[in-house]
Amino acid sequence: MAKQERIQQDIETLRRITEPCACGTQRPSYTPEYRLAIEYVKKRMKEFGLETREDNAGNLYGVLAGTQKDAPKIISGSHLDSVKCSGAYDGIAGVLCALEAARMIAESGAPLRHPLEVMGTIGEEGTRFGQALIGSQLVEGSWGEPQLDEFRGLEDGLTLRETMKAYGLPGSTTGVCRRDERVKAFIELHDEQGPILENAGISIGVVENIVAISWMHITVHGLASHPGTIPMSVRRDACVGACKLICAVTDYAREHYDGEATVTAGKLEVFPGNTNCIPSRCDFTIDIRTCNGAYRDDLVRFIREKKADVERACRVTIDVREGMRQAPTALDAKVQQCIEDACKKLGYSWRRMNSGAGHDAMIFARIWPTAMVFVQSHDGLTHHPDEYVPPEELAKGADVLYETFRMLDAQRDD
Ligand code: HGY
Ligand code: MN
Ligand code: MN
Repeated sequence: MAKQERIQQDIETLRRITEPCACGTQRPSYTPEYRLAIEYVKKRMKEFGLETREDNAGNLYGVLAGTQKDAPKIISGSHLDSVKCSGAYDGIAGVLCALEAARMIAESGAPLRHPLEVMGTIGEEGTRFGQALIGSQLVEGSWGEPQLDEFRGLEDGLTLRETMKAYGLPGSTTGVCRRDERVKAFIELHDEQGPILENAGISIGVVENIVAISWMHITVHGLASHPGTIPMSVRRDACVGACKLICAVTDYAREHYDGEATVTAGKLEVFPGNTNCIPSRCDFTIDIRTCNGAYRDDLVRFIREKKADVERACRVTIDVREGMRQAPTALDAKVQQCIEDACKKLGYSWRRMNSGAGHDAMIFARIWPTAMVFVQSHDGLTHHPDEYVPPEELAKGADVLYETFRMLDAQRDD
């Protein structure tokens, strides 16, 4: 079977492994559906001669032994969990293209010196716990035992530890952290999740920086009352307060940082949620992204200061909490150069670019030389059932990974 067909067959198989949802694929971490996906990827890894293991966090590894036992590892992969009503490529493409490159090496008869590990991380999206990049931060070591008791499922309220145990894991982080290991490079292939490559007719993105991200969790407290008896001038409407703050920060971002930063109110819940009741409470989130840390800090500042105006105008009180906070990440220049050289050797078009999406690579960059390869996203669609990467572009991504692994393997180790 040709490369394109093989990758596509896996994409379509994994697309269908989903929990019941309105549309698309929905595979939160530690669910029975997630377990099915892991077992499928594990099966494919074994077929290609990789030795598989899962760590206590639920991250999946497929290892292709190298000829030099003490050589540092080359690791490549992405995440296997998804957002709600997702497409079939976000994260998955990176695991499958790394697996295809590993297969190419295994079948070449010319093994690498360095061990090659294909990695499928768990918990990259914040879908289940409202905290993102869980599997990678447990490997990188900034998270550990405390987070297993601190994080609770948004829907079931179970702690991460209880959820891990119910999934069949020991419920501890023993052996997960790899920050002290010698790793030659970590490379993540991902669909661009934007329109730049396709619009330019370019196949490969060599990623230079990944955005800073802040997730603001905001609660507006008002007073539930009857909608027909309380005059507009004296009511304390929590939903109106939320809308005023959301519009203020989005207008500010558009006016001051258009093209440089983004702010998005992705979740909003109104309580008690009756048509005939003035809302007493409104919970919402603001996702802030920019490659400039100072712009991020200014937008967080704006929200914290603007809330006072809204409190006065709407006679409400507003709590603002910064949940996830990730710094902007510069990726490894030498590994980027390898990727660029691989594109030139293959004759594939490429360009340097930044990533507006967050990725596990932003975590691994803290401990390992890390870089990213982007492949085209049709119409820039992602976090959407119609997400699509042309099979020939995915196959090019696997080729670039293969050539990059070869180039890294030929380098002297530090
Ligand atoms: O949120 C992100 O940027 C990624 O999809 N986890
Ligand atoms: Mn995503
Ligand atoms: Mn992703």
